[in-house]
Amino acid sequence: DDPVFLITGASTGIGAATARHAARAGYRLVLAARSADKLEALAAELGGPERALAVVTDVAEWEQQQALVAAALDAYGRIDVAFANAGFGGPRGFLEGEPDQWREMVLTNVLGAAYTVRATIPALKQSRGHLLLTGSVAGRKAMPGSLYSATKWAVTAMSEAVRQDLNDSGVRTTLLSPGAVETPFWDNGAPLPNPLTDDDVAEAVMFAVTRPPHVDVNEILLRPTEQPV
Ligand code: NJP
Repeated sequence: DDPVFLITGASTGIGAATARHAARAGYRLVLAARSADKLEALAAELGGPERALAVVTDVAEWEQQQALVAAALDAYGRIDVAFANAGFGGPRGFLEGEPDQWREMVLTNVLGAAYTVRATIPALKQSRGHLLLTGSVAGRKAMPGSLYSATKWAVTAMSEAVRQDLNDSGVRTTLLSPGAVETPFWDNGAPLPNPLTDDDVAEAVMFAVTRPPHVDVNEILLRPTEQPV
């Protein structure tokens, strides 16, 4: 049985690019996001139900994350890699945007990632698998961006907390901390000149998951060369 790679935020950007790279590396895919049409198109592109399963999921809902993992195990019987990647940014100052959007951001970026961790850990322990979380350079340095930077600091802390929890279980943990990446994330703003591509980030993910079992790549921080902070 080929190994199984579960990705949240798989409908576009970093998640979709990682799905394509993982499929080429021989993984079966479990794709989660809210956009059914995009997920189903990607699942079909990656080989249909034998190779890729689309599971419409709002990561902010615990029951939906439990259902996602149940669907993955039902279809493929195992999870070898779980990538908690779903997230979004927002207006770039504390006096911009609406506090309601902050609520959605915390629910998605922080609680959504925590739910993915919690839901997938039992299966990852069984497979001695690999957990990855998408943080940000903004989760390493405080940056303008309303509450976004704070949500990513939370993901940074979560990844190390989980790493210590899983230390004796054989599960590896990687925090991916990208700088500016050209994806739909920037629909309401402009990335820097010469940003990273989603393929650049997907290649970093695949580097981490293809190390030998005794090598645990705990963090990858990658910026576009010209990113100042
Ligand atoms: O952006 P985008 P990225 N439940 O918008 C999904 C971080 N990051 O690939 O639900 C489930 O293409 C959404 O799907 P949908 C960033 O914070 C980025 O750049 O269908 N899924 C889509 O698949 C994020 O954590 C940059 O709308 C939900 C995906 O999330 C990660 O990279 C820099 C959801 C977002 O894909 C991927 O973002 C950086 C929900 N409630 C960190 N809400 C950058 N691009 O520059 C959203 O440091 N999604």
